[in-house]
Parts: sequence; C-alpha cells; structure tokens
Amino acid sequence: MLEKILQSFGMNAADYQIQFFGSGLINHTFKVSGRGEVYILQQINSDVFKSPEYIANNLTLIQDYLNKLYPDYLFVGPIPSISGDFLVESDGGKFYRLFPFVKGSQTINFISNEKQAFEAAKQFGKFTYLLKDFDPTALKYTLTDFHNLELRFEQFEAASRNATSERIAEAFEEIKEVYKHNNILQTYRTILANKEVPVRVIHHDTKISNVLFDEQQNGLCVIDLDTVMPGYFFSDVGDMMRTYLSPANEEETDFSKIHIREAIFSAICKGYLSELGSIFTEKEKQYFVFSGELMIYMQAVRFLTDYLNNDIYYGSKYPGHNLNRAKNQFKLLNEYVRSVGKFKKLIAQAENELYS
Ligand code: GN1
Ligand code: MG
Repeated sequence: MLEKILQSFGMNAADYQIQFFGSGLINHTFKVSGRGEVYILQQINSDVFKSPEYIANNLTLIQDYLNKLYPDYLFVGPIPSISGDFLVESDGGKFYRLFPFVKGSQTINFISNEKQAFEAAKQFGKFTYLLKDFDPTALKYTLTDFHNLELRFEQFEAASRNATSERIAEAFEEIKEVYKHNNILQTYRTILANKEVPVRVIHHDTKISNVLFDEQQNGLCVIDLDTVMPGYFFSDVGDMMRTYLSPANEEETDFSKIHIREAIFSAICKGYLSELGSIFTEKEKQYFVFSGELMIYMQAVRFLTDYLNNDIYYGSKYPGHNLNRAKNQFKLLNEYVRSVGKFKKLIAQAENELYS
C-alpha cells in the first residue's frame, strides 16, 4: 500500500527501502531511503486529526510567511505530490505526507546534557518568536481543545463514571491524585478567564525528538508541525518541563528513577527566554514555573482517563500500561511541585544571566 503512496510522489517504490521510524503514539512514521535520497513518510491518524487538511493549510500559511520574512530559517515543510497536494489519501481513507530528510541533521530521544535542553528550548522559543507578528487566528485548530484542561478534566470525570469497577479499583490512588492537585485546574481557570496570557503560535508537542540538531549538537529547527496552532506559551514550556527534566521518561515503570534535573530546568529557561524573553509579558513570566505543573498534570489526567476508557486513545502494550503512565506522571508532578521554590530562584538567576 505504501508503494501506491510513493507513486503519488513520482517515486518508484522498488527503488526505496521503507523502515518504521520514530516513537510517536499517534501518527505512524517511516523512513524511506534509496537512490541516495532519504525521506520521512508520515501517516496521519485521522481518528485523532479529524480534518487533516487543516494541517496542510496551516503549514502553507506559515511556510509562506517565514520564507518571505526569514528566508534563512530552516522550515521543513512537506513535499507536494505530483498533483500538487501536500496530503495524499490512500484507499483506506488514510492520509500521508512526505518530508525531506535534512542532510546532516540528527534527532535525539533523550536529553543527556544542558546544551541539548538549551538548544531545544531555544528552537521552540525561536519558532514562536519569528511568528510574533503573524496573526495566530489565521490558523485552524488542527485539534480542538487539545490543551484545554477544563475539557480534559470533564473527560476524566465522564470516564470515571463509565469505567468498569475493576479499573476504578485499580486506579483508586491515582483518581485521588487528580483531586489532590485540582488547585492546578483553579489556577488554569484564573489565567484563561482573565485573559492573562496572549494567544501565540504554539507548537504543542515539544518532546526532544521534535528538534533537529546538527552534528555539533546545535539546534537547527523544530519539526512535527501537526499541532502548530493558536495557543499559550505554557503548552510548550510545560511540555518541555514534562519531557526533559527527568532522566526517566513517561514509559518508565520503576518510578524511583523519576527525578528532577535542576540544571536542565535552568537550561530550558535560558534557551526559551533567550528568544522570547524580550516580548514575554509579566504574566507569562509569572506563570512560567506553573506551566510544568499544568502540563504534567494534564498528561497524567489524560493517561488515567484513557485507562478508565479501556485504552481507546493511546493504546496499550501490556495490561495496565496507561495506568502506569499515569502513576509515572503523578510521581513526576509531585517531584516538580516539591521543587517549585527552587525553580523560582533558578529562573530569576537565569534571567539575570541573560539580561546582565
Ligand atoms: C501524543 O503521538 P505523540 O507521541 O507525538 C499526544 C501528546 C502527548 C504524547 C504523550 C495528538 O504525542 O499530546 O503528550 O502522546 N499527541 C496527541 O506521549 O494526542
Ligand atoms: Mg506529535
């Protein structure tokens, strides 16, 4: 079937090798190599992205804007098919896109030093900074209410009402954790109700494998732009906190391995603020540390909801997988909350270093 897709791009499948690539939970990604060329082919999960054409629309608008204003910025946009489409539909109603593989670029799956965290945060900050005068409302919501904690909480409550008694019993402690931390929901409501932070162009999936690096480990650009849409800084900053700070990731089941690397926290602050600091509002600065609490909590709630819903969204590789992911994220959240006082000092230090 992938053969037909490659044909739509004018490629003869017999000339290429196709391998699974990447570790995303939602879309399927393949590396296509042959004839001295390398491409990334991605199947969009249209159960999740209900209007995949919105992704193509958004990327075209952003690409045109960046090419005009910042021609030196490396924007990795999709390659058009022979009929000029950025999205190709297969018989089964599946949608595919093809990207060039940037020569000499690398992706990493784990942050092992401060430089990597700094460079990644800088690239996410730069992306939003370069688009600061682009009207975010021109973009479509590729996933409506994606990072809407209010809705995630409602989905969790609905799932708890409908879950089997076995799953409710298994998840008893984690359900308590959701309520224990619901001050996070209150703060989130305050921020949004008072329009305290501006709407910007936000990436919404800042995991480290979505950054391209060069051979010297300098950041080149951000990739995986499906969830680029109007949003708030806390989505990107918070998801970096969630995915960069701990040496063990969300799949770890030995929860004692989850802890906070303070030096990585400082590197995220410096990298992000080195790009966006000059246009950040006072409120954005005020809620910078809170972003981590918000996004870790949201992910914990989403994993737990999926467990209660019998794993219909994230899938599960073993019984209790999503419950373990939720436990993992609550452990991370509790570690994070314990470090908030320290984080406030570190961010003040980072600002001093940047602006002195
Ligand atoms: C999903 O598919 P992937 O791994 O890029 C999810 C993110 C979660 C992440 C958790 C569209 O991202 O929101 O943070 O899993 N994306 C969607 O691993 O739901
Ligand atoms: Mg993604």
